Amino acid sequence: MTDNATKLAPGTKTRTERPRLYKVLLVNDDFTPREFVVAVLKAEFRMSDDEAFKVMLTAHQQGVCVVAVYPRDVAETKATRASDAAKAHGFPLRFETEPEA
Ligand code: TYC
Repeated sequence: MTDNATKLAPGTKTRTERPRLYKVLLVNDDFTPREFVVAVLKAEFRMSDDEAFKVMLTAHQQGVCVVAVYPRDVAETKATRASDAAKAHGFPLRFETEPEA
């Protein structure tokens, strides 16, 4: 198979594209304690105390903060696990995912 032109439909891309990456976003709310947000960031995203505190504070002040960037399945799994941990403790804390620009 050396001649793509004889095998592929017109317009078929032959370049290998990198899979799109997804951002995990931390969303602010008025109820979840700061310490709990920091604990979830450390547990689920393996952040240091300092990193987790900075990310929490940015979301608190700006409304949202990018936590990390991953392939889609990893981003969705981590966002779901982190949101579920909050729900299990009765907090409305939410993590969302969105494709990178
Ligand atoms: N705003 C919350 C408070 O004042 C703390 C908080 C920070 C909650 C970041 C969510 O993503 C968040 N207790």
